[in-house]
Amino acid sequence: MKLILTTFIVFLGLPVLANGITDWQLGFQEPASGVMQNIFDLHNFVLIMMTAITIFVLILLIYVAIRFRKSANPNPSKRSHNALLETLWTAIPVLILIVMAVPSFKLVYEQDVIPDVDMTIKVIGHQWYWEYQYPEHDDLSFESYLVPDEDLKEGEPRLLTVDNRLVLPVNKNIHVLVTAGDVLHSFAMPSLGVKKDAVPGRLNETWMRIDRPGIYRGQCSEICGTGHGYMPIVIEAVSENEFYAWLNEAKNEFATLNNRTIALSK
Ligand SMILES: [Cu+2]
Repeated sequence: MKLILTTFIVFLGLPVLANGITDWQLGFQEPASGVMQNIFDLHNFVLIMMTAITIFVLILLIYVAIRFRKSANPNPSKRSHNALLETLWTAIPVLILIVMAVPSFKLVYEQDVIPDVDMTIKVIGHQWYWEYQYPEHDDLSFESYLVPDEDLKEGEPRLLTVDNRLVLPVNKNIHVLVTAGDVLHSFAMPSLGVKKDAVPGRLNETWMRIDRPGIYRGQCSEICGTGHGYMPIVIEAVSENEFYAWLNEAKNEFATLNNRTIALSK
């Protein structure tokens, strides 16, 4: 019993949550959305259950191996059935599975059903960069590329820094449309509990609600070619006012950029 308690305490103490990413990180990043918080809680719940079950089975095995070894028990019992025991070892695991399945299905539903949304963005995966569109904001659209090692500034993490971040407001239900321009990619953001395949010719959808301002980092999570590891996703979550201020700036900035590209290509 003492062993079980100690193990529980060690496991509960383990997830030292980091806001964002840290060197030698174990466990999850600190959840920044309600969905991710629920994923995190379910994970911990299942982890405790499976730890308890594993320890229980281990103790039984050790007991059986010692108590019924050949030298201590030379004439084994010929008994082969025990109705009560067999009912219990069928019924108890079923109950355990039900206890785990109920919160799990609730969570799948929460992730899958898109609530009333405040805004929509469209994410397009390309070999090997992301394109972001804001269809409700003058069709603002821009591309987001990895910043190579030699151009990184102090404190910017390697392979997880981009030139143009996906800027989004906090505390808004954001509808995310995900697709790809060439091959399969996957839009994944661990601290927001979002992962959606980007499939060419198909429009997938998901949603997120970011709880607090910050920089959140993710990566393409569907192997998509040699540049798969070089197309990170960086979300910058800001207040609503900051978001609109950024929108105004971005519209000018990317409009000039797009016009220049068009002019150059003529
Ligand atoms: Cu990709």
